[in-house]
Amino acid sequence: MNTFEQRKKLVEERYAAHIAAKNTPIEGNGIYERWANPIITAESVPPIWKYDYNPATNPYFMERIGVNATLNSGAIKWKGKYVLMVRVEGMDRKSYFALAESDNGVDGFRFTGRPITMPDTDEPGTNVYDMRLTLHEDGWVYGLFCVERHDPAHPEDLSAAVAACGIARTRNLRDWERLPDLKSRSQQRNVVLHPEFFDGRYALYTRPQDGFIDTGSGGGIGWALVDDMTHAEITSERIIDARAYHTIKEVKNGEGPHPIRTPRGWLHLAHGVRGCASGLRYVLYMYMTSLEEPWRAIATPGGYLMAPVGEEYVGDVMNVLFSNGWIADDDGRVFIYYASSDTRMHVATSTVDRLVDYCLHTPSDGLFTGESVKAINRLIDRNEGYAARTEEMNQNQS
Ligand code: BGC
Ligand code: BMA
Repeated sequence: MNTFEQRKKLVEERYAAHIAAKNTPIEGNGIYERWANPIITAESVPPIWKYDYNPATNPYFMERIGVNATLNSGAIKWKGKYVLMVRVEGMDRKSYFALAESDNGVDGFRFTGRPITMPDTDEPGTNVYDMRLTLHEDGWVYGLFCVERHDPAHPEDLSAAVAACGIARTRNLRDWERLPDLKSRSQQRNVVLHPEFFDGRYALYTRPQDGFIDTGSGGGIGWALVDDMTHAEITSERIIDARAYHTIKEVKNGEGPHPIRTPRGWLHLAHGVRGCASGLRYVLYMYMTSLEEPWRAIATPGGYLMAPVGEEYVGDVMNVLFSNGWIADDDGRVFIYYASSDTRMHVATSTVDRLVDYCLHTPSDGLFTGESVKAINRLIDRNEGYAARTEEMNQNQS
């Protein structure tokens, strides 16, 4: 066999083995189970997207268009499949969207078709990323994502950028109608469309920020109503989940995927960021809002739900967990899709009941170390009281 044939065989076998690998859950803290293997990596991208298959033009069967990472994916259950809108990042640092699907949500994820051709607005985006998918009650599937462009106000600074919210909609996940970018006074990243109308209007979770990186005076996750998604404009925004000093979301936070409706309230997944000597640390956390007044928080479990462990720490942007996709199945199971260190995709599973229990019964962050100790003492008091009562009962019975 010549080099071309040998290498092609090797590459295809490696790809097939990667896709066929089975995943297994790892028992954890009772709140969720992480699954052992990443579900999508750069290795999951089909060789036909990377290699020139013509021996005349590629005698060494070398990679022509490499993939750097597969990360921050939107998620939706679609025609019985678990579908992710993956942010695929090439070696040229550009990201684009591509669909990957699995029958069971935990392994066997395969990219389908080709990368998504996302129509541009009049002003092309230099980069697009982090799509949130929402099947809205108006019947469309919306994709809201970040569009990044160089900041025209600072031609001398090659890192000066502007982040805006791009909006597109589809009926089939593959063909997208691009709508005008969200109009907003501030820069916006992490904008998410709520799945239901509120007072006959569309509702957005927003994340106002002063600059491209700095949220500055942007106080946290906002709630804004807009009349028309084909000309979406934020006229007023109220902060529903604020940042605070010495918490996991001191520097910034942002809504993850759209919240899940439960009988007890809307269940939210978000990311929180703090600064430390090694840079920014991104963790995932949860909160709940009222069904009647979705801007009112009714549960704010303190601290993080998930932070990087093991290999999750390592990657392009270290110490980052980020999620913009989850799927709540009809049977109550929840698949949390998250990326680690801007490099690969993982899944953790739980149920709506367990996540609601977690939100309603985890003490809030008391904002002072003394409050943290009090919360532990209250727990021990209850446990000791329970132990004493059980012992008394046992004695009375014997
Ligand atoms: C990157 C994003 C990142 C953002 C802010 C962008 O250029 O592509 O992944 O979130 O900068 O750091
Ligand atoms: C950004 C996010 C993500 C990314 C994270 C860490 O602000 O929007 O795209 O995962 O930073 O780099």
